[in-house]
Amino acid sequence: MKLVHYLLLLFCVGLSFCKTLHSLVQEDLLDEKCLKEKYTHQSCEKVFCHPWEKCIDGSCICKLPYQCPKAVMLVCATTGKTYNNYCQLKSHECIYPKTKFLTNGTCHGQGQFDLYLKYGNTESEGLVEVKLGNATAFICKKNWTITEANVACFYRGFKGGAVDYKKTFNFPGDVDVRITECLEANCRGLETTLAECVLTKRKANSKDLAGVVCHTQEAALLNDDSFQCVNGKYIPQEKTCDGINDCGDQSDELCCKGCRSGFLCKSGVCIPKKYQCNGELDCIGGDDEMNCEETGNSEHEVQEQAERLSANTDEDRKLLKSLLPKLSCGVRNTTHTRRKRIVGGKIATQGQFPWQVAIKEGEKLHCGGIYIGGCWVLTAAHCVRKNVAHRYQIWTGLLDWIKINNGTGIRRVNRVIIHEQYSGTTYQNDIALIEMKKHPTKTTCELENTTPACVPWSKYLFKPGDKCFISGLGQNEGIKNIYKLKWGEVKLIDNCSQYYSHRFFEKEMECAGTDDGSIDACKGDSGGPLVCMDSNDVFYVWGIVSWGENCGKPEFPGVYTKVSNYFDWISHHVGRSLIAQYNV
Ligand code: 4AZ
Repeated sequence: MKLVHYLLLLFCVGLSFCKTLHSLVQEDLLDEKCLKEKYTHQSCEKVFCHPWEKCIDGSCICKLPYQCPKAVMLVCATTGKTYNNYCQLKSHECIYPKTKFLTNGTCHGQGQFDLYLKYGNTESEGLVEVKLGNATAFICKKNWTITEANVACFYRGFKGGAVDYKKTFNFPGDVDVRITECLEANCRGLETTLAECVLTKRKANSKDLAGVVCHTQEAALLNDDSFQCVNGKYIPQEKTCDGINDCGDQSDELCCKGCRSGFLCKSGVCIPKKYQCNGELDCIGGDDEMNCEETGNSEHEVQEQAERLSANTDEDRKLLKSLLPKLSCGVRNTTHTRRKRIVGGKIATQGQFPWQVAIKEGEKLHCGGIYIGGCWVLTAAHCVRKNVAHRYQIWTGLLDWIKINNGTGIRRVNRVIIHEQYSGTTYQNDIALIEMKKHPTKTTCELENTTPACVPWSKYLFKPGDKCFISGLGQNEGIKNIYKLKWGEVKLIDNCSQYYSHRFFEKEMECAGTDDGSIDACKGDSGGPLVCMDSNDVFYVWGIVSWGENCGKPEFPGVYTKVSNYFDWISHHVGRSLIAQYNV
């Protein structure tokens, strides 16, 4: 919060005329444009899917059990069926919601899990009692937060989760109960049963028990200051962007410009502070696991004194996540140090931009391209024509096209796929795929000295101001006889319509450059890469050199095809498994 706002707020305490100001400052944290997209915990442009889900067209959907890792870490479901691991059980639940986690290990007639709300005035509230095996116990108030309360309400079928977790409920006078113990619950928040949370037995009396009010249409508390969750629930404005999933569908944490508490992912998501440096990626850009000090897991060493009754499914989930197949892309292995400065960029060394390819048509070096894996090269639609595929050659590992270097590979072209909505007049959808021919003696297209760049699945991976790189064999303005692969650092530019009014299409295009315009793509660089590096030093092809007014003029930055907008189009043609990084 800006200091001036803070001071005004101090003045404002108790004064109603300041209420508007108060809510203005509050709203400042939310990104209105993003809220229109109605993102939830199922939106893989914002968050990772669970290991038992895959990301299709921006949504996490159920995987089939066989698509889970094969690891054997037996778990038992409420249906009495044993599964090889938690992922397989959860993917089953994802399709048949009646199948729920019961315990770790094989099933052997443990009895059931159930959850009741007791002594409330309605069905949707009360003390939380669970049945575990043959015993029943109440849940403790200690560490009972909205996170756990949401899980209890989901289980009872309230899709909006909980609205209150602090309300107290008393035993009716005619009920004679002596409470000596309760179960402390610790959840992550998106479990579907308290059996999936860590349950620990604690000493207690009847004042120590947790209560909950679940969300119903009638329970909806609405005032002008409320935030409407995607699931329809209303929560106080000040509970948005605090890292805590109050909505139950996470929609209060996914469109944030800052966080009241918790950690702000570059993608605009607030996550709990404790998820930072916990060894698991939570932010899609990996920024929550960056700059972490190497520490022993001191937290885990704190031995639980009390009796833990349930499995730690969160550990299982993390382990399974680490067992999912990973794509190899966007990683370069250079040891170079040479950085010769020349006008508008530096000369690249072998392996520095291993996804860069050159497209030759006849004898002419025609355009650049980006290798994305398999037999596939991404380029600009304006670079290629469909019916002359036989005339193109793809050159890989090329650093100098006058003095051809060692390690250069040449492939012929099988076919060219141009985006169906490409417009040669507006340069909208300036994107094309080139399928290379396989090496005559090989069954794959593997190319030496070539590594694919990763294809971004979300427009939130990078944002204006981020530093990225362009590379190409195109010509320098002025200096004509340079035919070497060059590169330069540029930053992503916001609000590019100010430079190209009516010609810039936000959804499909991206601008990048430097303040003085000194680094820019130019003639011959078209079709080549604009790559950005995430927190784990993985490179993504964020843009394809498309067009621009002149070269190297700060008032006219280079315009690039925004590749993240075409993830589905690309995966439709090349196959999802080639480019889908997570949860294939
Ligand atoms: C071109 O003619 C071209 N400065 C490519 C990029 C830019 C301008 C022209 C951007 O291929």
